Amino acid sequence: MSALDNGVQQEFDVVVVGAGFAGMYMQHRIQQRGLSVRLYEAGSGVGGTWYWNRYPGARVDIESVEYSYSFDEELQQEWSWSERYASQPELMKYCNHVADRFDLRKNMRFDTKVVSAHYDEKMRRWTIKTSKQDTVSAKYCVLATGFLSSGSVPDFNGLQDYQGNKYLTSKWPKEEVNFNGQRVAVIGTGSSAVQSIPIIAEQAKQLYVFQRTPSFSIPARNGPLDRDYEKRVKQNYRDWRKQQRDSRGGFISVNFQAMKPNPKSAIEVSVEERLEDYEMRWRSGGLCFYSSFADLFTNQEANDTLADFIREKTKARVNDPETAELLLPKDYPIMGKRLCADTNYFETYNRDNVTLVSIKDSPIEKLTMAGLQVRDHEYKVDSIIFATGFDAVTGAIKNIEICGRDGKNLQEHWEGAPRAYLGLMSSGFPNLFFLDGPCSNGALVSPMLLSEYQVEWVDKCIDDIGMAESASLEPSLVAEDEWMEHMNEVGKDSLLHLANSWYMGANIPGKPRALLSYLGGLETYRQQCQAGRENNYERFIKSI
Ligand code: NA7
Repeated sequence: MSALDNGVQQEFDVVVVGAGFAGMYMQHRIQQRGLSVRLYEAGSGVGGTWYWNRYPGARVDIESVEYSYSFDEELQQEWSWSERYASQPELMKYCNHVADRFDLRKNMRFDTKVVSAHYDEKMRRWTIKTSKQDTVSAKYCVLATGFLSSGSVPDFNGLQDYQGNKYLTSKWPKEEVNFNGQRVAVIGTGSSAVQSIPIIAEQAKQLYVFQRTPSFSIPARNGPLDRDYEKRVKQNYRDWRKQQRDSRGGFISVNFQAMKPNPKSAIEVSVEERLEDYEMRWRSGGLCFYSSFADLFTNQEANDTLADFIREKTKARVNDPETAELLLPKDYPIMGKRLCADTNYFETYNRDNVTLVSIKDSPIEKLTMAGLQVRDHEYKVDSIIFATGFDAVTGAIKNIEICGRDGKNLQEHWEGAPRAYLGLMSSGFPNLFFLDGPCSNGALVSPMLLSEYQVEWVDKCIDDIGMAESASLEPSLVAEDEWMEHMNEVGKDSLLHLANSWYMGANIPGKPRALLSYLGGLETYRQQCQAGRENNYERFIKSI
């Protein structure tokens, strides 16, 4: 039923935007409270970013036993992952299972984008309009729009001239795409490209990879999930999750020593000790280097030791020395851009049908009717795959016209850089919450644990503030200013500043360069959120 089916404007206690992991859990908590809730989702089903990113090889790069909900003991006991890192289809099965198990679909509306949200100060409610011309009103609005959900295609010259097939990894078609016998171009070498290139190379007659900046990538060492490991995890799941929440990044693998954070400095230990740590993590695979030596993120000399180690390992994976050299990242610190976890990525360049085209010094000049022009060469291709990333963290929020108190526009409030107290609420926008949003640590800790924590925080706010006509909550401008100061202070020595990554908004032309996430670690962030509402929400402007 649409909101206007009866010709009557519908009213809800809460409207949630986005049916990814965060939005689904938010809706579940609201349903449990017996409040009325409506969730809008642009896709035709649940899953959020996983719904759209169905490109070949798409899979999560965090272990699935960790990248799954922890809020319900029965759910985590009954679900069984087939691989160490779940593939996109398996993640979709899981999301659908959760939607059914907690009876979420009844309050969801698919294929519907929220286009605007305006706060009515007199009524103290949000008026929300959708792409289906529905207008609904809600006491609270929760944006669970995801930090990697607004796909980006650069404005290449001639983009419309190209007559072949175009695919965007972040909006992959539902129908199976087969590149058998085709000449294919992939633009980009970030995580999505790194995952899809080995599979596309097996199908294509010829694959050209257009690389502007090489990525650091570690073999994921994916495989069937070890059943003994699963048993051990499940025996201690509750305990283990608690340890995760109390940790810096939210990762505490029980199986892999490699996930244990190393508190030492990479340059103060002996060369032998350092190499032993790196080799152990290399053997384990995946993103465990994030928990290697403590100063890797802040000390260039320390960071260089790991970058050199990974570059040497990478060289050994590529037969042709010239190609290997082009594939080695040299211009930014390792982990300055998000690490990739791959299966046969670099080895794929050893195939006869794969050509690496470095566009570092001469960008793609234009798209032609038949392909791409770089320098004086036209690469004629049947399909172009844009693996060109996301307008990350803020993109999906900014796509909605949001006006708060006194008609204050969120885009204007965020001009220069996004501002949000605890990454959860912005001053001047009462009863509006962001999940996994800017100024929280969404991009740098386990997103599942962070969003679960944030959902519970928001749920408690809604319970505390209530549904009275007068009820409203927003952070004071002072609290927001102080949070931004704290966030910038905590992040000022980070090597993230030295890379042109989506962490810094630097991958989108014209986007202001700013650190978009809080680097304080999950345990610190949780303490800050706890403290944030102490003394009866003294850091907020509150009315009940
Ligand atoms: P990423 O990691 O942002 O990668 C995008 C890639 O596209 C990257 O290699 C970019 O090169 C490249 N790109 C972007 N614009 C251009 C232009 N104009 N010309 C050539 N190449 C371009 O996005 P992904 O989807 O791969 O991964 C995003 C996250 O998803 C990832 O971090 C994981 O968390 C999961 P650049 O580096 O900007 O030179």
